[in-house]
Amino acid sequence: MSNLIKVNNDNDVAIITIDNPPVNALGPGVAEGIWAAIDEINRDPAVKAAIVIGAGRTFVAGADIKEFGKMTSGGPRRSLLPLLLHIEDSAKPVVMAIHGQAFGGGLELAMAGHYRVASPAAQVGQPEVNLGIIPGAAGTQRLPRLIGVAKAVEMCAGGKPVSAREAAALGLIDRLIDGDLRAGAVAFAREVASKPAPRARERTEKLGTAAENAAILTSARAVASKKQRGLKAPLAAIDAVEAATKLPFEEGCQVEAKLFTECLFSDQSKALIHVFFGEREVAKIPDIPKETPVLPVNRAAVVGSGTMGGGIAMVFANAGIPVLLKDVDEAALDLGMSKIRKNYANSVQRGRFTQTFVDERLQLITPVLNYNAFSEVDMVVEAVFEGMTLKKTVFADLDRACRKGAILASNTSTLSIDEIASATSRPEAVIGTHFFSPANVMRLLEIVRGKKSSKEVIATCMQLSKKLGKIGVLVGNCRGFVGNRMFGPYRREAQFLVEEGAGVEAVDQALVEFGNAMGPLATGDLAGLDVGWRIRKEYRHLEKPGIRQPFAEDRLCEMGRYGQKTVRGWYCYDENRRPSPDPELPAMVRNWSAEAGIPQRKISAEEIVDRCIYALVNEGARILEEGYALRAVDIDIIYLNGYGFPAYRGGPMWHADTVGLQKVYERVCEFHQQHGELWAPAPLLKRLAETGKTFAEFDKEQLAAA
Ligand code: T1G
Repeated sequence: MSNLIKVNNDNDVAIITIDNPPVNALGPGVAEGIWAAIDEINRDPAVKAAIVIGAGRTFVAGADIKEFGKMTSGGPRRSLLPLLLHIEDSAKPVVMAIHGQAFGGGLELAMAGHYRVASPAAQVGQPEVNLGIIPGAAGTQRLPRLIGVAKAVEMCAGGKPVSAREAAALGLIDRLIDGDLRAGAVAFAREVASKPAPRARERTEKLGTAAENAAILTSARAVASKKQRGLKAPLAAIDAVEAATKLPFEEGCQVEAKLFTECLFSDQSKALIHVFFGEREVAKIPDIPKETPVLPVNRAAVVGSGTMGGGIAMVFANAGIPVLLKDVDEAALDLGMSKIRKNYANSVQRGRFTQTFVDERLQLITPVLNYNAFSEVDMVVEAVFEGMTLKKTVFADLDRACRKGAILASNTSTLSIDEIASATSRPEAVIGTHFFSPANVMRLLEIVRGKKSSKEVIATCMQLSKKLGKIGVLVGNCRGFVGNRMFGPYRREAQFLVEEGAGVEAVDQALVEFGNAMGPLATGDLAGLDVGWRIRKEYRHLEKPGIRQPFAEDRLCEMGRYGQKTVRGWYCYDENRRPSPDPELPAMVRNWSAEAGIPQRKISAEEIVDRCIYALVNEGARILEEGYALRAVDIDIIYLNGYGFPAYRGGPMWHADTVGLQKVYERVCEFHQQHGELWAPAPLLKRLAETGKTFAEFDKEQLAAA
């Protein structure tokens, strides 16, 4: 028997323990071990029933995702189906004892058991669609038989887990066990030992009628097409559950297996699996070992109660960390606090938080007008207006007010962390924590490493980001860091395309159809066109002479058109901030382009996408070779969680790999020919394209060299 599976008896009940850390994934040796264990308990006359339980922090988090890459590159296809039938056909009842998570293959394993018991804090789910696949071990066939079609479709197509309590209410869990799960499961197994062992695959009473299911499936498809726009797997999952309502179990499993394989070999799934491991990889910093000591962050403070400051204060409060919120006067503070209350009220209205939760959180936010209490905090995030002079003044104040060892962080989105740190006597304690608007919603946190930021401060912020419900990505201190530095060329090309004759709607529509949550021009209107305009004006002196600069957005700002906040920008906005095309704009742009001597022409959606996306990739390649991003995957995770890039494309760098760097490089060279210096190919892109390599391989080489 593989050493991943242990069997020992508690008198007449056998305990089969799965022990494959860290999450008991059903990797090589696990299925074989369980199979042998089932045979062993059925051979043992002393055994009347068995339980299956997971060692460590969870039951089973699913199939081993690491194995998928082998399957899609010619390796053997491993199926769990035979094992699950073997368990279900066991002569002695098998009780599945769930704690932590029973996800994907883990829930499918549990449903092959005759009974399921769980700790109340456990979760069960079929999250496969988040990996661009569908359940592949009869989950789409057994789940509707156990809980009905509607909920099964929701769980398989939506991918969201349900709590053990809800699962018990649905009839998926037979008993919730407080306290010692193992003992409770053994007692339960003893109770059912003499009863017939129910098999989920034989159940049909919850499969509903054709008419009922038709309505359920139609609405599920509508929801999936809207909420998971562009993703293929949710629709495939619905097709598989539909098969369960129409076909016998075995045939339904064949339909599921076919759909599963199609999804597994798709680019979308490869991209989403890249994202799954990428979100975990970005937490690993090569020169900061796991055991680097982290500093306590039990009390925080935020300077500036504007939109960003208020959102950041909510982030700390939502994580249960008391936070001071400072501003210069009562009026500013009252405005800041009223925005926070309004945001929380919206969250209650949308059912995201309960009123009790919100009341407790508001208790944790203390508005202040001075630095008196700052000596007690462990970390400060400065979120004042984006000007170097003001930020340096604030950091000099913090240097005086905060205790030794406190972390001094800036939420700057473009300014140099090293220069800000130079205003203090403790640059090792200074770091950038660049939140994205709205800070209490967006998952991304760019953590900006200054020349002197200490390893403890970096390790602390990386770990804290998880506690704050964020994905922390460490980046270097260059202008605009990683996200905004790449966003510049992306939005530059969007403006150039409008100036050359592409309509505003056409540019945005092309990128939305590519999968972006929002087009580049509408995004500008949302963030406020004046933000970029002020920064461009501050850096005008750095612009290279003779290099084309976009002018359309500056012209809009000169007219006071900053976007949503001024009702007009690239679009016109109604009182609910719904956009509509501005009939006057095309003529205005034509005039501006004529003045600038820029001819207008028809531009395809393909050119629009290539120029915007490859501008991202080319700048990303520069950032990588300059070392301001640790890995290409870090750039991908930044763009998925901060800029609405479609996850099913894996991020800009992974997307380029999928297209093929040779093809991307050739296209960039074309644009270099047509549009000059701004499109000079990044040396790394050139090198990888010419050597037939990918950014993913570049990451591996970097890791091996570290
Ligand atoms: N396979 C391989 N490795 C896995 C894994 C899995 N299923 N789940 C987690 N890991 C690794 C992860 O990479 C990390 O590694 C470590 O475990 C800790 O994870 C047949 C086909 C369970 C909620 O989609 O959602 O079953 O970085 O940091 O925050 O139909 O992991 O330390 O080297 O995430 O406590 C379906 C995926 C698979 C669940 C725990 N299952 N996992 O979260 O820890 S497809 C899933 C999770 C399938 C069947 C189909 C989470 C978690 P490292 P972690 P965590």
